[in-house]
Amino acid sequence: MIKEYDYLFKLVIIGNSGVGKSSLLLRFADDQFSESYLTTIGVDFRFRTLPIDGKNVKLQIWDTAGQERFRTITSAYYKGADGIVMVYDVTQGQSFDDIDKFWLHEVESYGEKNVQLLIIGNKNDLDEQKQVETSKAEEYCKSHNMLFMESDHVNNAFLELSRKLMAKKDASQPPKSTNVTSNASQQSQSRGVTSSSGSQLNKLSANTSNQKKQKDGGCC
Ligand SMILES: Nc1nc2c(ncn2[C@@H]2O[C@H](COP(=O)(O)OP(=O)(O)O)[C@@H](O)[C@H]2O)c(=O)[nH]1
Ligand SMILES: [Mg+2]
Repeated sequence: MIKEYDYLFKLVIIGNSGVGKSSLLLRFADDQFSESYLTTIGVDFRFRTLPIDGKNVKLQIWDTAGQERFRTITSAYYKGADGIVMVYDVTQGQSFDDIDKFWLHEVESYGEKNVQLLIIGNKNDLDEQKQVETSKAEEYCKSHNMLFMESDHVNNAFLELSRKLMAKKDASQPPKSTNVTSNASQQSQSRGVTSSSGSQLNKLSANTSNQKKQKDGGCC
């Protein structure tokens, strides 16, 4: 059997409209998505496989089709996510403030227990217009047990996040040496992660229960 990946993680990207979430994903991901399917349910997802410590880590990264503009992202979007990437624009202080005022509450309401959080400060190339100081964001993330990176280190950000998720996965369920691919796909299905055909997306989008869940804050 061809060993495609050792770990599969679902990540979702959230943050204010216009902060550059879709651009960031486009820059980072490996491949194209199936347009017709995704526009139907309002989710774009892309993949990136990273070799980490001799293992292949496949990231399935979900992006909205603009629902954040109206703050109408459903709980189904967050379901089964191993990690949540919150993006702000370093030139828009409001987009950083809204992480605390709005997005974190969304995560607390809909995110899985134990979900790992990463904050990315995007548009870091616009140095002269910078409104959110790196040290301020760093301090905030540290006090909330979140990973933090600015967008000029986006690969590192996803690498760090992946390492955290690998460690959590190993701690909860040590990987077996045989039949790794089917193992990973079974695990992903039990968490509600889609296969590349997206066969579970409809199930997820149908699930809009707003059950409050207690998040334990992830870890840093
Ligand atoms: N200067 C700069 N502009 C960016 C960057 N990322 C995105 N943008 C611009 O920001 C705007 C919004 O980007 P988009 O990806 O649609 O944001 P979204 O609404 O969060 O998905 C677009 O005009 C992008 O070209 C970046 O890293 N630097
Ligand atoms: Mg977008």
